Amino acid sequence: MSDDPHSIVILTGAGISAESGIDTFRDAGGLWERHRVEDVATPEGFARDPDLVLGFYDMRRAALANVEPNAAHHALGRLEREFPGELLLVTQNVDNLHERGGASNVVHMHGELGTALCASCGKRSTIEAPLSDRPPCPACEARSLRPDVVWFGEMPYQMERIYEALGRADLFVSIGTSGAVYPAAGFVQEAKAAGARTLELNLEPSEGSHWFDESRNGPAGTLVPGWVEEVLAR
Ligand code: BJW
Repeated sequence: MSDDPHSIVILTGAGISAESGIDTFRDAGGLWERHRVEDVATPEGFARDPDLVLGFYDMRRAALANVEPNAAHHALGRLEREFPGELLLVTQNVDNLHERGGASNVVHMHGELGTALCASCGKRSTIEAPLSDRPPCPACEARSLRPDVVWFGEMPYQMERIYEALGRADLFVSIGTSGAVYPAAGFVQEAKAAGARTLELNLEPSEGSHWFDESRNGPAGTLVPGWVEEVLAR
């Protein structure tokens, strides 16, 4: 691995939260086996059947109350506190387990379960009641709140900041993601082109495994604390 990284970008996906009991999307038994992606994760699906989509996200938000961050989230929280260089933690996850595991500076490129986006005024707000109950927007009072998540065909958040960090990184680490969804799946190539070493920590080789300089396979709850120890011991 990179001898002495100064600037690290970490990308996480659903696999990092799997050991906390949150379903992934594409694994056997994952969310996309039980819900049609076109129905619940596209703007067109939301326009067709808003109740179905609001209910899907209300259910996932409620489930967050019953799970805890695992050893991988805690290890990344520790890395953020103790790594002396530059670190950007980017997650595709809409859960809040990185923050609950001690990380305070997390880019949620696919949004967050805990916030709503008002389709009328564009303001974001903390969700206080199930969105299926159609609560009013705290800013404009319109009953047009939608989940603040990025669906297929929509632009992920903070892309400029992410690409800038990838361009400066000397180490890129991808954790628990299938590499099936762009633009996140292309970050490894972006980082490589900028000269970074690339490491994958995933249960099994992902779709983009061949892009990585090194791939370690196993559960994130074991692999991530081990890797963080290595980085902090340098
Ligand atoms: C473990 C583990 C353990 C399990 N330990 N590991 C054709 C070609 C290229 C691109 C496109 C194309 N056609 C359309 C596109 C674009 C499209 C896209 O990528 N489609 C693909 C299907 C091909 N992308 C978009 O539309 C995006 N927007 C966009 O591109 O805008 C234009 C743009 C242009 C230029 C620059 C920038 C932008 C938007 C994508 C939005 C994705 N939204 C979702 C839903 C969000 C809200 C929600 O959570 O409901 O995001 S879909 C879903 O997939 C969710 C996830 O964040 C995302 C990625 O999933 P993830 O995290 O990788 O989970 P899994 O389940 O796939 O994988 C889990 C992995 O963990 C597995 O590998 C397991 O092995 C592993 N694992 N247990 C370690 N214990």
